[in-house]
Amino acid sequence: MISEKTLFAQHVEKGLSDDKKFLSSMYFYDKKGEALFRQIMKLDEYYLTDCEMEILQSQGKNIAEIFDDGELEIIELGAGDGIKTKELLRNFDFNQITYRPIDISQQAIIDITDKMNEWLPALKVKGICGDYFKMIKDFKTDKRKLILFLGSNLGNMTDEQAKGFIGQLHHVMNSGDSILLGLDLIKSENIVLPAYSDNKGITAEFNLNLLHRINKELGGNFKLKDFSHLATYNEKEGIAKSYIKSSKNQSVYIEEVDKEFHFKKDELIHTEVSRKYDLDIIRNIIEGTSFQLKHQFTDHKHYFTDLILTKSN
Ligand code: AVJ
Repeated sequence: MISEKTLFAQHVEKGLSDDKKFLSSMYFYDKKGEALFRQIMKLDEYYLTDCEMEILQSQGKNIAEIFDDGELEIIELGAGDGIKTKELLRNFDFNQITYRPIDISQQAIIDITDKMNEWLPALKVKGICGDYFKMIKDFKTDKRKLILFLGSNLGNMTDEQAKGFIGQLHHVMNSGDSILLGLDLIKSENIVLPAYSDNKGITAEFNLNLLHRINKELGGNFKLKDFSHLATYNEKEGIAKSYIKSSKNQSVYIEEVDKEFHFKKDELIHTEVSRKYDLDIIRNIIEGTSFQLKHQFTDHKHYFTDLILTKSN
């Protein structure tokens, strides 16, 4: 087994050796990154969380009614802080459902279980620690499933990756099972861009935390003050991208990789895509599966959507 540290080092070496440097947003989420993301969700500029919260608060009852004919396993991919999920779950019949949050972080599972027990004492909660697909397979039962993938988390994937991911989900689901998929919708730059370049600089800190992690975990010597955060958004294609920009010509040595990397002034490291969606893009992603778009819920500003995709056969 290759250790997590080695995988991280290999990824960093590959990404920083490329002509067009890149690092994966997957590595944002250490303890500090998770705390920063929780702060991002509370920012005025970061409309995504509030919009999805509105949908689940105002239409959670309608969503629950769609599934009210018998037992249901509600599996959530990525446990999160549970606040939005609670708004949805409180509408279900607790005699019929089991809530199964899945997360790679053991602590995230413990936290969400404690919170749900406190908020909704009658709800059965069975958290699972580990990789999404392995876990779904492991409890592949005949029980009816609803898989929650909220917060536009799919948006960190390219459309190709999203197709692969949705295809894999399709593979471990039975006909009649559904996904509740939360997606950010394509809208104008003056709304999207501030969400990824907030005034307080929290998103900048979140992005630059990647360099901090490389320093801490791989023995790098990035000087964070010599790099800055850059967010872009192309309204036509509906993709926001985040970069780290080198403020000057400089070199950085990373012990664990035993290599020096050179950065030109204004050179970019691509760190994240945040895809925004419309129905054509979604249809393209589910093409080749038997998922059918059965229901669509949106907030009153039409910024965000929660879709129900149901597997037919
Ligand atoms: C958690 C992937 C939905 O892309 O909007 C927030 C992460 N990045 N600010 C997003 C994020 C910068 C977020 N997702």
